[in-house]
Amino acid sequence: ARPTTMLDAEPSPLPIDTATLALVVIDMQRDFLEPGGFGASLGNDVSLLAAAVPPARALLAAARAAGLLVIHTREGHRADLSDAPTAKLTRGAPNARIGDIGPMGRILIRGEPGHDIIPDLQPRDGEPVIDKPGKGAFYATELGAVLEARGIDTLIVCGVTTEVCVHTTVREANDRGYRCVVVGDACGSYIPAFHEAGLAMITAQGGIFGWVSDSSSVVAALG
Ligand code: C5J
Repeated sequence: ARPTTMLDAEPSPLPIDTATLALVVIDMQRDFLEPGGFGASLGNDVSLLAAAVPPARALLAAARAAGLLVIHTREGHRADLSDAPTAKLTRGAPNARIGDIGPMGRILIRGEPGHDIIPDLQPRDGEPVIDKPGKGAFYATELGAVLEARGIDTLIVCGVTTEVCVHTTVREANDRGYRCVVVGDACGSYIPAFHEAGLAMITAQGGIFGWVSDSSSVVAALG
């Protein structure tokens, strides 16, 4: 048997093995965290996401030091919008739509400055970056193949937003058989009540689709 460490989590501690563990950092992009991007175009106060950055940085450092597979995701679309469903493009009444030009380039378009990951959490060479057109990181991406090739069975998940892309990804992963640990303080939402509810939904009913932990516990377990 390989050595395992116990990770403090809710609703119960769980054994982890760094060889089969990956850190997945969801959508920590300028378009969500900085003014003038997609999040702001929907009327959100993007400063609410800033608190998640230092814990996510700590997680990244610990995961890299422990030799974990580190995966980054980015939500966004092809320049011609051919991978963006009309239902997504026309939804709501934003002050700027996906593909419109904003202060960080075209909103939510791959290759534009706003689509990039924030400077504090930039991927390192060799870390897979998964570009996803949807909210979940498995839909229409190579994430499943990347995890399978490395024999990963457990995901440590952080990023934004808790109740949208983090949740959708965790639900997708859970149905594919992965154990998911959401790191609460390294996630964020424009709607704090949804952040709290999003975490509570995961641990309810004995952990119906995952576990919730915090960055200090993960760093301690990886140390
Ligand atoms: C949203 C995301 N909230 N990354 N995307 O539209 O959570």
